Amino acid sequence: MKSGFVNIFGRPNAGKSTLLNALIGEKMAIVSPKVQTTRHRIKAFLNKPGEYQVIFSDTPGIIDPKYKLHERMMGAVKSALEDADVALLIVDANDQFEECDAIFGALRLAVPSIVVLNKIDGAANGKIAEAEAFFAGKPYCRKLVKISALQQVHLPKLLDAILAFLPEGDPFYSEEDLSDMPTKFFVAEMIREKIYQLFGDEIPYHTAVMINEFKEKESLVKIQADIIVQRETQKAIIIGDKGKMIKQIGMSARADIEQFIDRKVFLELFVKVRPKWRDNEMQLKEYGYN
Ligand SMILES: Nc1nc2c(ncn2[C@@H]2O[C@H](COP(=O)(O)OP(=O)(O)OP(=O)(O)O)[C@@H](O)[C@H]2O)c(=O)[nH]1
Ligand SMILES: [Mg+2]
Repeated sequence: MKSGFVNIFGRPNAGKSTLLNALIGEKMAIVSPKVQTTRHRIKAFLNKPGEYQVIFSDTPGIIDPKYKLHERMMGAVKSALEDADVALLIVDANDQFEECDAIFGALRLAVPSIVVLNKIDGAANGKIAEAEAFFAGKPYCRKLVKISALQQVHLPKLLDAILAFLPEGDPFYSEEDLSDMPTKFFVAEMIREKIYQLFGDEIPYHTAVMINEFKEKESLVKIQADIIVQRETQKAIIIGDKGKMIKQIGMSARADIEQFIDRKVFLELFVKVRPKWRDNEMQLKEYGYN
């Protein structure tokens, strides 16, 4: 059977996480219209017993690091570069192709790479043909596949292209599992996603989420999480007038978490101020950015 690591790279907002979710058919990675949504390498497995196990990894969008948090994010990209059997290089059809090319070239990939032209549903006139001509001659481009991750167009074609490059081997992970990440990780991510969806500007970039308690009781699961921000003013915004905003975060996160773990959830959220946590080694570690 075919088995191996297929790692997803690209600029922020290219649709990497949307693609991972569409390929797996489950919401594994959080998604938002804002850049730098993903901060970890997120592994998810696609199993067809006896035929293949594809271990996909979503990674943070590639950027120049400004904080230690960004360095950790780019560390996640580097780890995914090291064990890839196949690389998917995601390009937003409306992005600047030169900038994508500069990044893909700098990755110095030694494994077969598929350029995945995403968001073809919203591509400006001529952009698709332009992308095909532009990437065709690039040394890293073994194949170009055009898709819409959002509308799930041409995904079987992409999977066929991936399988053609994937080595033969035994599965690395149990065929029952979807991921090697703990439930607590996904829970923290679902809370973080609501912050990306509810708040404009800079707030999401100053925020981390930490799960302090995850207790399975008879009738429900009790979860207590801290939302970490850098300043008191941000704490006030997250809480909102009479607690309106934090209530909204809690309600929509709880609905997602209940669906994910298939249990009733009691979710308690606190907001804590930790100045400059994004540059603090100990705090980064505490919040799961190793
Ligand atoms: N129109 C359209 N939008 C898409 C498509 N795929 C993703 N998007 C949108 O693009 C935005 C970014 O998607 P993400 O999946 O979070 O992008 P990402 O590459 O993981 O971004 P980072 O984690 O920030 O690097 C979201 O608003 C998605 O809904 C697509 O095929 N078509
Ligand atoms: Mg992402």
